This record gives sequence, C-alpha cells and structure tokens, in this order.
Amino acid sequence: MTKFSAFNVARNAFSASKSWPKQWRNPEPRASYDAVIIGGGGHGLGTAYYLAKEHGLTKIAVVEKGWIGGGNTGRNTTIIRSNYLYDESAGIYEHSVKLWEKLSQELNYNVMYSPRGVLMLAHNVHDVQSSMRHVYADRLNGVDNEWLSPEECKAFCPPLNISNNIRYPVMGGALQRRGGVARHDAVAWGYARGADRLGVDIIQNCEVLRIDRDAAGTVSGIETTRGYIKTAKVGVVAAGHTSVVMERAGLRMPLESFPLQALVSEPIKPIFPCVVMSNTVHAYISQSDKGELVIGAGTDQYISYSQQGGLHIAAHTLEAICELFPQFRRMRMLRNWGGIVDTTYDRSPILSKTSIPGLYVNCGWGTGGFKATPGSAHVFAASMANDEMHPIAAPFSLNRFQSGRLIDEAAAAVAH
Ligand code: FAD
Ligand code: PYC
Repeated sequence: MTKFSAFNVARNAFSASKSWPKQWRNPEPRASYDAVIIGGGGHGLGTAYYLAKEHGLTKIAVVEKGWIGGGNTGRNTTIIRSNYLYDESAGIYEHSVKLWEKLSQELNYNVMYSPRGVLMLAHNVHDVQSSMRHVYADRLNGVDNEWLSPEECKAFCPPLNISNNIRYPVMGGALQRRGGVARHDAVAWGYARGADRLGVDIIQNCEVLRIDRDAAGTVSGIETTRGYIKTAKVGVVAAGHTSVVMERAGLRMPLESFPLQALVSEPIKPIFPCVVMSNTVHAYISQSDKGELVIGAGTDQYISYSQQGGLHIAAHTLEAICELFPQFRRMRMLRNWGGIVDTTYDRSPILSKTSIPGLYVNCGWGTGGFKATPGSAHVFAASMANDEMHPIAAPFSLNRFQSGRLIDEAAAAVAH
C-alpha cells in the first residue's frame, strides 16, 4: 500500500468515527437495497431504469451527491452521433442512437431528440484522410456517414464560410444525417420519472463517502452523508469524479479529470439547421429550440476539478466560430460553464466489473458520453444484473489496460 492510499484509509476511518453526526456513525443501516447506483446523471438513472424494467430488480436506489442531472448530463452540448472508427465503438454508440430514436416513446417523456445531422469538418489533408477512413469504416459497420465537398457542406449548412482565405479553410466534411441533439436535462428527468414509477428510490443531496466489503471481500454497503446503506451490488456512475469514488472502495482508476466548457449565445430566430463540429479548430455549434447558439469548446490542458475552465480556451473557440461563421461576430454570449470529464488513455469508456465482487464501474466517457446515455445504461444494467459484461460492453472492460487491447478513438473524441 502506498503512503498516499494509507493516508486515505486513515482519513476515511477518521470520518467514519468522528466527524459525522452521532446517529450516522457506522453500520447501523438506514436502508437495504438489492442494488445501489452511485451518481444521478443520465447514465446512472438510466441504469436504474433498465435494472428495474428489464431485469426485475425491485429494490434499487440511486444515490446522488447533488441534484439529478446537475453533473455533466446537464452541462453538455448534447451532440448525438455514432460515427466512430472502431467496431467496438460503433457497437455501443450505434446501439445508443437506435435507443435515442425511440426514447421519448419509451419513457413517455419528450427528450426532444432531433436528428438534424452532424457535420464534422476537415481542414487539412490529414483531416480529409481521417474523415474518409471514418466514413468507410462506419459504412462497413452499418452506420450512416457520407463525405461532402465544401460546396455540399455549404448547401447543408448555409451559414458556413467556405472561402479559401481563412486560416483553416474547409476542405470538406463527413456528415452523419442521423446524428443530432436532444434536451439534456430531459434525459435525466425522463429516466428518473420512469425509474421512480418502477419503484426505484432516488436519494439526492447524499454523497457516498465509503464503499465497504465483507469478510469475503464482496461489496457489503456504502457509507453516505445521510447514513449507512446495505447492499451487495454497487454501480459507480460518477463521471468526472469516478477516481474519487473508486478510491473510497480502495481502487485506483486509469483516469484523468479535465474541465470542458460550453457557452450559449443570446437567443435568435432559427438560423442554424444542423450540428457542425471541427476537431481541428476546436469548435462545435448547433442552435437550441430556444434559439440560443450552443457552442462547445475544448478541454483544458491540465487536470482539474474546477467546473470553470480557462478563459483562453473559450476565447479560442469563439475566434474559430467567428471565422467559420462570420455572421455571428456580433452575437453576445449569455452564459459560459464547465463540467468535469474523466478520460482514459485510449479515449474510450470503461464499463467493467472490478476486482471487488459486486462492484461495477461505468466511466471514462470523457467529452463524449451524452450520446451514449441510453446505450450505456442499457448494457450496464444487463451487466450488473447478470454479473457478466454484456457483449456490447465487454470490450470496454478494465482489463484492456493490462492486455493492451486498447480502443484508440482519439480522433473521434473532442479537443484532445
Ligand atoms: P453525470 O451527469 O456527471 O452524473 C454523475 C453524477 O455523479 C453527478 O451528478 C455527480 O454529482 C454524482 N457523484 C459524483 N460523486 C458522487 C458521490 N461521491 N456520491 C454520490 N454522487 C456522486 N457528450 C456528448 O456525447 N456530446 C456532447 O456534445 C457533449 N458535450 C459536452 C460538453 C461539456 C461542456 C461537457 C462538460 C461534457 C460534454 N459531453 C458531451 C460529455 C457528457 O456530458 C458526459 O459524458 C455525460 O453526460 C456523462 O453522464 P453521466 O451520467 O455519466 O455523468
Ligand atoms: O462527442 O460529439 C461529441 C462532443 C461534441 C462536443 C463535446 N463532445
């Protein structure tokens, strides 16, 4: 055991014995559940929903340290697409897009899924080659993706500047017509309502402080700021803070956490018909149904848990947006915020069992997990219920960091 983790064990022991109110001190359970999900974002709430709906678990709790949907689920730019390079990624993201297509009906809740097309721009020869490779790989996997010339890009997105005189001229783009956007917080609320109706308890303002094991080493319960909960199955779905939560079970994760920012403009009449992304200039833009331009920036270069991000990152993104869409130069920005994303070395997620029986983890979605919400929740619930990773989830297990069988999706991620 390193000094660092010894310190943490000592710190947890201290908080268990001294700093909490007397009535919460140690394992006199306030409740007992068949399964507990840590994290009330879209992935966690969706997991609880599918556990109850498709796997017949009746006593499930979602424990959320803040309010549901207050993490990255409510902070992202809502881009949905499945145009990734590798077969494993096509498997999970396409599974998700298919669920998005019917999610409002499934939940009887309007998640405002709008498949208006995602256009990913190419600005140099490398971009063109990489985009073409994605187009061909996607088609082999049954995922729609097509190459557009600069003129075809302009026809699809009229505000786009395709002049040759800009710093990064548009050399074409890969278009996934089934890609689009949805309303982020509606996804959390829709899954929450669906789960609640199936009897799931959603416990907000409740932070998980420790994950306990019994003498056999199996998960036995969690200590929270609102008391002790007994359970033999825990799913950690705490994007951005996964390392912190897993450390409370004594496990280290191959993750780093970074701020990622977004901005919205003042609302204007409908002007922007699709989603445009540029990895090279680090800018992403769409228009919400309220009329705001929704703009995504890049990640900070340094790890941090600050939900802000460097101003220079946002400034760089706005420069790029103004160059690609000069008519937006005079727009005013209304709000700017950040979220914390946790990222793996191969830029692919982790859906996995762990070395602790009964403990499962779903994380590492980095800048791109909103689109994965239904698919990830669906296969993670099956994996937890059967204690065996669902075939779509299996390639994303933790053991890939030992075997070296990485899924290197860097080019499909954002601003790495
Ligand atoms: P979250 O919604 O963050 O939920 C995790 C929850 O865990 C949080 O509510 C948190 O409070 C809770 N938690 C943490 N620690 C504890 C604890 N100890 N006890 C109890 N609860 C705890 N993805 C896309 O696909 N498309 C995009 O366009 C896109 N844009 C993005 C733009 C920004 C600015 C950001 C920040 C992210 C973006 N993403 C995007 C990524 C996407 O938002 C995330 O991958 C996804 O929302 C993760 O969902 P989640 O449910 O796993 O996490
Ligand atoms: O994964 O498509 C994406 C994305 C866009 C902006 C942030 N993430």
